[in-house]
Amino acid sequence: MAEVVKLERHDVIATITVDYPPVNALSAAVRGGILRCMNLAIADPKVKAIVLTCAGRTFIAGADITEFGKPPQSPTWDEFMVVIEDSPKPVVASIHGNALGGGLEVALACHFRVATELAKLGLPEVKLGLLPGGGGTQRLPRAVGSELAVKMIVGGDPITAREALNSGLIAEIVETAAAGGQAFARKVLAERLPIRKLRDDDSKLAATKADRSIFTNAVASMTRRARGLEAPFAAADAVGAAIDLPFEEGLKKELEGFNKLLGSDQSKAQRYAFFAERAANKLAGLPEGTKARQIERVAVVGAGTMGGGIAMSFANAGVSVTLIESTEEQLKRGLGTIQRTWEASAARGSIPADAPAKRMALINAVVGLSNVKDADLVIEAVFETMAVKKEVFAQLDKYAKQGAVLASNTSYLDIDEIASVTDRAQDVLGMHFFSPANVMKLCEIVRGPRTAPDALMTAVSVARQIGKAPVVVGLCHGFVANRMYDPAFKQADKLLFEGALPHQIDAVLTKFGMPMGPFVMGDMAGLDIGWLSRKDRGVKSEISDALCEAGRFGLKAGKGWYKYEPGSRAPIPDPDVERLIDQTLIRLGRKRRAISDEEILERMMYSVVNEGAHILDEGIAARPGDIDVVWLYGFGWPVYRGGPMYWADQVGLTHILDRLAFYAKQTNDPSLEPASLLKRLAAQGKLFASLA
Ligand code: 3H9
Repeated sequence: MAEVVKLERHDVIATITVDYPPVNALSAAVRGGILRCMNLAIADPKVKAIVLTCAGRTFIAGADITEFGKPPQSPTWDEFMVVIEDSPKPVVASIHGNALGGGLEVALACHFRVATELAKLGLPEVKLGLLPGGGGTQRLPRAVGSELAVKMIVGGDPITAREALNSGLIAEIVETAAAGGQAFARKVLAERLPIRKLRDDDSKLAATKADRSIFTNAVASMTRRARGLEAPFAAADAVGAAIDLPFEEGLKKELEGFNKLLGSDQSKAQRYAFFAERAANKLAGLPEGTKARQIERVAVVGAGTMGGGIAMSFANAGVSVTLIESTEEQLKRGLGTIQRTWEASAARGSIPADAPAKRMALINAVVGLSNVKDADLVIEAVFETMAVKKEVFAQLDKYAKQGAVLASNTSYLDIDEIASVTDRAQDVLGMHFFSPANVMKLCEIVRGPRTAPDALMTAVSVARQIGKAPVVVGLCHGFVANRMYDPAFKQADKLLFEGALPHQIDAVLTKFGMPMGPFVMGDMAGLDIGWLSRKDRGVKSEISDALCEAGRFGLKAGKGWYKYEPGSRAPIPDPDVERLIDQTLIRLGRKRRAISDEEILERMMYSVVNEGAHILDEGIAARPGDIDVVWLYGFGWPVYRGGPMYWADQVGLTHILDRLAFYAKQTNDPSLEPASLLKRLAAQGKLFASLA
């Protein structure tokens, strides 16, 4: 096996370079290699200072997650960290790319840190349901103080090299990692800078020791959105130990917390989700050698809510985009919305104050479809009817250059029928973004029967480039996301007719961990559109219809399934709605029955799983993990439950099968009949995971 860590000496400076692609994860081999090189450098009398750096695209991006759950291999983290920190010769970590998790922890054991301008430094373990287990919760607060440490450890987001410099986490910004690190090491020697061991230096904790509210306030603010998650709270406790206990005792507390989380169901689910997201980027069954097309220019057609949000996603990622509308007025309206959205984010402090202007400058807004002529990728986001889509694609076929990928943002329509109006069906596919497109990470890449493999790969690669989570899906009504949500909505509606109340159903889903239930969601979207469309189609949904006839159109009307105080978005259960439901059911001759929370959860979520099984069986999704990614990023499925297919495996497929069969009979609802894949897997004692 090639050496993953090498040691070089240039006069008095020894450089240890980790070379373990793709991300220099701290596997046992890397730990062993660093330890060996450290010992050699310490023993070499010619060496006066040591630089630890990495080859390839990044510094160490963390512990090797694939080793978790397996028997521990030597050297242990302790052995190896101690050798670095106790080195009698100064050790400089020189960082480029990402120093994450165990990577930053190693850097914290070094005596000095420098980083390149674009480097990111962070302890993202909570995102894997863990806490930093390599001393990060004890050394980071000693490096930057408790407030920023809580922000980084409990929140899990990395900071930039500039922020790291301002907070004292790094000593300098350097141009290139290896040379910059070596130059800094020479400076340490020339200026005789004292070796700084963070474990022995409590100076940055003095303020918090005097006033613990600095810590508790930071924890309160960072855990506000951590509903249902275990790791952020355990991570906060570990940082608390850094303030309250001597270093060695704090370290013990940290390790206890880390080991507890490592074995937890939540962390297992979160680690599963991490790999599922990455697996979804890998397209199975494409001809060998398929390469993504070169994309330099992107155009978005339509500056409405979706088109504007998609254009913002490109600009957010620093990619310029042409935004096309059919009239000046629509363009102006669309641009106004975009600008206001960014300004509101800047006012909240979630983006820098100069970001709105910089990002607006990346949007080239024009009128007329002929402006697609230079684009390598065109994303259409116009009104969702087949006729309008076909009209636009016929025009795109006329104006777009040969080889351009033509994507539709349709959420339901047949992409192949849309392609049929062009002479280049091989270039046509779906890129289905979720609303608000500038925020939501999911992008369903819809493959038509004639879509070329390289066009597909291009869409996946572009989506990744702008920070989305792309998932390739096959062609069917509603693709994966909307097709799967539909049965849950239908069960919610049926449950109303049987006696459940909107706030009871919503509460069951939020308790499960979903961001909101279907009725709050309906109020936010507005109930009148569905009502008008039902009227057009001559379809009835008596309870929703009665609600709209009473002028209860949702949040915008101040009342819908809930009531709202003026200016507030907080839903309040309304006795009037219960009365209205009662009256409607009496009118229909139906009796209300008491419905348990368990029945609500099972009927809604097991029908989601059941539809997922149909989707897998039909080959609409390639892997159960792809479906899980759709739910994690399209609907905010709680990450600590992995995704519906992963969750189903944990609950047990036989149990789900039995319950579905029971409810199908009890409620006389054929849509609850178990899918044949579910039956097959349960009969064989297998899991969805066996299909991955
Ligand atoms: C930790 O450190 C615990 C410690 O506190 C102490 C314990 C005692 N391990 O994301 P990409 C693979 S917990 C193993 O597509 P990018 C990934 O699966 C860890 N493998 O690239 C993929 O494989 P493949 C804390 C890893 O450029 C490939 O690398 N650290 C690891 O878009 C490329 O990944 C983190 O949580 C890993 N740690 O993004 C950081 N990381 O090609 C996790 C990646 O076979 N990593 N892989 O699909 C990331 O956030 C991103 O990968 C990173 C690069 C930003 C680094």
